[in-house]
Amino acid sequence: MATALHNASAYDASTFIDISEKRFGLVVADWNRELTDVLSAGAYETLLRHGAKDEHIFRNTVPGAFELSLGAQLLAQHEEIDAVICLGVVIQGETKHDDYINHAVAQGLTQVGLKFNKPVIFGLVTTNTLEQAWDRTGGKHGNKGAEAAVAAIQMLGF
Ligand code: RBF
Repeated sequence: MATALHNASAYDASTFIDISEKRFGLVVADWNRELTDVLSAGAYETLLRHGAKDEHIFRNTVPGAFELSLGAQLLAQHEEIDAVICLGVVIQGETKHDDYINHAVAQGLTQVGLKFNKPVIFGLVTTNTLEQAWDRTGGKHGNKGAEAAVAAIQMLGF
């Protein structure tokens, strides 16, 4: 669904479970760091606002989006981690690198979630332009990092 048609702020936080004892892994790609820092801050702030404890959020960086899958796995394998939120920005260039990276990450994160039976959230912003990326990292289409954190909380209540 297009971001423009999705009202991400429409979630009902009253349905959220108590996450004060839940432990979250955050995996953040260093590539496009100015943007991924904003995604990370959005996710962090959302988790705290809904009751997570600062000391229960484990943030790790990986070089680029392609490494999100392994980063997720290294965190998800720990029994005490309840959910992993993966954040990155891939912007289309002149070649098809974005296609390869995006598909690899989608498949990789799916596999990790199914293997460890816990939420592994796809917070990868994939856009055609830098402007579209900013629109989704605190701009007119919200902050996809914050939305990824909401998805993690929702899945923990599943
Ligand atoms: N990583 C990102 O997170 N976002 C990008 O937009 C991105 N573009 C890349 C473009 C090219 C041509 C290459 C070779 C890598 C790119 N990467 C990007 C890095 C990639 O995710 C990974 O870190 C490296 O390929 C090392 O495995």
